[in-house]
Amino acid sequence: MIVGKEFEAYVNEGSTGVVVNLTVDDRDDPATEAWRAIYSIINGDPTQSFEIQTNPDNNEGMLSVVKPLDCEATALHKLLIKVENEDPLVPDVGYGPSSTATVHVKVLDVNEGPVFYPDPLTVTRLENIPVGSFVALLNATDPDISQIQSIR
Ligand SMILES: [Ca+2]
Ligand SMILES: [Ca+2]
Repeated sequence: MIVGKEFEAYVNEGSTGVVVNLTVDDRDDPATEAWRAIYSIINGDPTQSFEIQTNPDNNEGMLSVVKPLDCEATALHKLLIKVENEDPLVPDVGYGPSSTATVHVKVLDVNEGPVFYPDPLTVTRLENIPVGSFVALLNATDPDISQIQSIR
């Protein structure tokens, strides 16, 4: 089992998909070979941004991002995963021993485009105004706080 095991995963902000596979290492215990691991997230995901499913081929837990993450909001997620062994041979019990693992998901910063306000900008120009006249003030907010960049 994966008692107390720690995993690390990296995911780009704004994207979804499988970020890490959790291995149940029970090869030295042949009695558990018929068991199917059941994974669940028991802590660290208040916004339900993650999902974990069992890979039926190898009993691995596939942790995936189902809601895009925002690096500027939360750069690191610490998820507590519970693993149970579903034992088909003992229907009255249903589940074998459970254990937990911690997954540290680091959200990687992606250079996002600046957000203009107001958007769209409506500019009313008078006819025949001199070249070089002040036309409009663009108010741009860059969501990337840790990157130096210019607005194109
Ligand atoms: Ca962001
Ligand atoms: Ca960013």
